Amino acid sequence: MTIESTSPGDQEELREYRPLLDEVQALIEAGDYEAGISRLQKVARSSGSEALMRHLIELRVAAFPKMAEQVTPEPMFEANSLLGNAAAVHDRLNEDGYLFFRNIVPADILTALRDQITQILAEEGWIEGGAQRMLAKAIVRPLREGQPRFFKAHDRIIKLEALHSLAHETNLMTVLRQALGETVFPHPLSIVRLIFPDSPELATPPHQDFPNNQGTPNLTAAWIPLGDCAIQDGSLAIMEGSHKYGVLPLKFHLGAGNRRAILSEDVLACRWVGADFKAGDVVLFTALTVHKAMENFNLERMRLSVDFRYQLEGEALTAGCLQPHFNRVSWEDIYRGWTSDKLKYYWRTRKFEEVPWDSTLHELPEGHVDEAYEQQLAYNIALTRRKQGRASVDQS
Ligand SMILES: O=C(O)CCC(=O)C(=O)O
Ligand SMILES: [Fe+2]
Repeated sequence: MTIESTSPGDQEELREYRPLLDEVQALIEAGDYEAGISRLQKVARSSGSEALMRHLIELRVAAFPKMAEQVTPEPMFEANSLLGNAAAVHDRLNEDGYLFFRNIVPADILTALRDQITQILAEEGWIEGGAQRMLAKAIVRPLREGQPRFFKAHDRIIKLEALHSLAHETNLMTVLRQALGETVFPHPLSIVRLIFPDSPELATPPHQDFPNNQGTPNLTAAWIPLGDCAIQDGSLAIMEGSHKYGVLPLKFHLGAGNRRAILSEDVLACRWVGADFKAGDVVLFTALTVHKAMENFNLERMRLSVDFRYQLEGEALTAGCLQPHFNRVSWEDIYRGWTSDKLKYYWRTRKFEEVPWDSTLHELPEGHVDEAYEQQLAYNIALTRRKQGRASVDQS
């Protein structure tokens, strides 16, 4: 992004900001896009200059793919050989902050859940129906958590018995007992991720789960894709050992949860690890472990996955972890169509300490509304250009 590449009117207006723009350009050329954006943003927001604001948005559009390329995960350690030795499993989780296992959940269970979810998504007009339905090929512009059309499908999916019962699957529970201990149980807050293709800007950013869930810092998540999910399809990546550096501050991001962690020098020194997941593979990680979704560069298929959180009896949790995700549908409504009573309100027989939610851990810094507005604008421009670019290639 140079001044010369902008319109003649903007060039005139930008001339007085030349020293600033040169400084920003130098940061970008050194690979520090975040610093460049943050330097330009301070002046753009306070100056009231339209040309400077347009320049900032263009910089964000250009910087995003460059920033995304910066994470190339190294292979996750496959911990299957440790199974059967609970101390070794537990120690490895404590050491690395994650555990990756191949082939834990039976494929037919995942296929059955994927079948039910894609049925709903096809009925709601999100994906192609018919013979290709299980591929989850998106046919609408990406929908995001919070939008009415998103909730229309999600409110149906959250009722699925197969979604909630997957958290209790026998093989998965065997692994979790070894990783955490005999009294381990899942929170009923079962989460399904409906991630659109062609929107790397919306990929879940680096974050820790602790500010969302709170309660015990030993809380451990299981992330499970509903089918094969290669790194290119937006699988989960982990910063190995990043759980050792405490709770990190937050800033706004467009991806799931709308928050990303600001990574300290210690955390930045950790390696990103990832894997091409096969159906049945599971990754566990602690509430302080920094993790992110890789960008879904697949141009057609949605990435469908679930994540559940587990803790030992006697440890602390917050009330939100006992509610359905987004808390829009009551347990009573969720349970209405279920075939079995066994898992209904199962946590009521478990022992735990309920502790208050600390909203300060979840707050966004000042300026987050501007940040949200700018990211949204840049994302819409980037997506529209990608689509137009492909449409003109298709026509030529
Ligand atoms: O699947 C995603 O995009 C996010 C997953 C995540 O952050 C989690 O499981 O805690
Ligand atoms: Fe997370």
